[in-house]
Formats: sequence, C-alpha cells, structure tokens
Amino acid sequence: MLKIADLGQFVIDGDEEGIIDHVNLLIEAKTDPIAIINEGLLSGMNVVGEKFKNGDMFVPEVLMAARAMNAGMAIVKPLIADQDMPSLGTIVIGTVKGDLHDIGKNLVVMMLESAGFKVVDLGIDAKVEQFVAAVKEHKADIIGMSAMLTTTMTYMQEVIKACQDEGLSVKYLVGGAPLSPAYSEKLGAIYAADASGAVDTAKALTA
Ligand code: B1M
Repeated sequence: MLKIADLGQFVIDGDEEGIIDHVNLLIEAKTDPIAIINEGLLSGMNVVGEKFKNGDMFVPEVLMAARAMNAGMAIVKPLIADQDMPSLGTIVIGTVKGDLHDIGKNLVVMMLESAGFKVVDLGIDAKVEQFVAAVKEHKADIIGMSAMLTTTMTYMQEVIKACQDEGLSVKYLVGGAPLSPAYSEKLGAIYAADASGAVDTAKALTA
C-alpha cells in the first residue's frame, strides 16, 4: 500500500514523474494534502538539505530534487485554503544591483520554498527601492541578498540602510562567494554559506 512517507524518497531521487504519479494516487485516496506536504514532500527535502550540507549530494541533484518537490507542491497547493498553507515566514530575496549571477540564488530560493517559506523573488540586479517596496507589500520577515562580485556585495549596505531609514523591522540573510561571516556581521546581516545553510538560518531567524 502506498504510504505518504514513500514520497520523501522520490524527492531525494529527484523523480518528478514518480512524485506526480504518487501525489495523484494519494489525493485519489483522499489523503490530507497538508500531510502530503509535511510528512512526504518536506520530509524528503529535509533529507536533501542534510545530504547537501554533508557533501553527499551536489548542486545538480539538489536542483532535480527541488524541481520534483515543486511538481508535487503544484498539484497539492490548489487543494489547500491559503490560510492552511504551512508557512515558516516570508522572505524577499534578490541578487543585488549590478549583479547578474542567479544560479546560486535560484537554488537558495528553491530550497527555501521547499522548506515551507513564502519567497518573493526579485530576480537579478535588484535595487534598494524594489527591496523596500516588496518588504512593505508582503510584510516580509527576512530580506535575502545574494552577490557574486566583490564590486556588488557592497550594495547590500545600501539596502540595509534604506530599510533602517524606513523603520522596517526585518532581518537580513546574505550569501554568495565573496561574502564572509565577518563581512556580513559588519553589515548587520547573517551569513549563509550555501542553500541548506540559508534554510537553517532563515528557520532560526523566524523561530
Ligand atoms: Co561570473 N564571475 N561574471 N558569470 N561567474 C564569478 C562569480 C567569478 C568568481 C569568476 C572568476 O573570475 N573566477 C568572478 C567574480 C570575481 C569577483 O568579483 N571576486 C566573475 C566575474 C568577474 C564575472 C563578470 C564580471 C565577467 C565579465 O563579464 N568580465 C560578469 C559579471 C556580470 C554581472 O553580474 N554584472 C560575469 C558573468 C557571468 C555569467 C553571466 C557568464 C555567468 C552567470 C550566469 C547566471 O548566474 N545566470 C557567470 C558564472 C556562471 C560564474 C561562475 C563561473 C559560477 C557561479 C555559479 O553559478 N556557481 C563564477 C565562478 C565560480 O564561482 N566558480 C563566476 C554555482 C552556484 C551554485 O554557486 O553562486 O556560489 P554560488 O551560490 C551558492 C553560495 O554562494 C550560496 O548558496 C549557493 C548554493 O549553494 N549563496 C547564498 C548564494 N547566494 C546566496 C544567498 C543567501 C545564502 C546563500 O542568502 C540570501
């Protein structure tokens, strides 16, 4: 008999077709959609996060897992009233102004969404005004900023200053190859080295 917990392995294997088939079967069997998310899809993604952190899974596999998980979420989400959707918090995220690198940021977005955060993705070349407007509109808990160039990471300071000037109560999560924990601390932000670190940090910031 098909069990919800079996879904986790399909996520870990990045088996999008398997996920789609089994989520549909579980729905036909009148399984609670929230349980499908929490006990199946999210629990699989938690394992992926751990494996990625320990070096047992690599970027392409994590991307496949996140894609498979999102395919399952796409089936289940319409069955759940918005207020029942499990959400750990809202994160506005972007690669900062002048910077076009988005592979790592997209991975962070997928992992955050898979973990249960609502993510507002501003894309690349994201400017101060976009961050400020999105935080206000979506009542975000966290701003996530990614930078891959030494010349663009300094822009994070401008975003933080603008939010402080606006009196916004928001926390800052930053990452990208040129960042370091020490530099991030100087900014008043928390650093995450990779996508699973970003999930752990975001969870700690919204706990
Ligand atoms: Co660019 N590039 N690039 N590039 N590029 C780097 C970053 C560089 C290190 C290459 C090098 O010289 N060795 C170098 C930066 C040097 C520096 O400033 N220190 C560089 C340069 C110089 C440039 C250009 C200036 C080149 C030129 O035109 N002369 C130019 C700049 C364009 C611009 O942004 N304005 C440029 C352009 C490009 C491409 C467009 C060709 C392409 C980007 C395509 C895209 O992203 N859509 C590109 C690429 C692919 C790279 C490299 C090769 C790979 C980056 C990548 O995707 N890594 C990179 C060299 C390298 O890193 N080996 C390089 C894989 C990705 C999964 O890792 O992005 O580190 P990463 O993300 C990780 C973590 O950093 C972390 O989690 C992610 C997942 O684990 N993380 C976060 C990232 N964001 C986070 C946010 C968080 C938390 C964690 O919280 C919010």
